[in-house]
Amino acid sequence: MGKKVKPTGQEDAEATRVRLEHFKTWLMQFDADRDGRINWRELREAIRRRGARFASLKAWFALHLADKDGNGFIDDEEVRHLMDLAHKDLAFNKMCCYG
Ligand SMILES: [Ca+2]
Repeated sequence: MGKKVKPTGQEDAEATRVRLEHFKTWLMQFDADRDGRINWRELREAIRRRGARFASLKAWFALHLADKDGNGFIDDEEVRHLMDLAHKDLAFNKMCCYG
């Protein structure tokens, strides 16, 4: 049928890296205690700010999935997991900062 407009596969890694940097920058606005990690409260605030419903529940869910070492925080390494989740489940797909 119609033509497919597809970006070249090459830019994927770079695009992902840039997206991650933007996501981190945005997320760290909510790092209220400035410890460089995102806890549940901070994540809930971030989700609320996106206008998502059930922010408390989503924050809990996302934290448990993204927090790979189980310390209760999203640290620098784990932000990428959170970003993946955010796109899928947390109504972050209309992120202001990606535009
Ligand atoms: Ca924090």
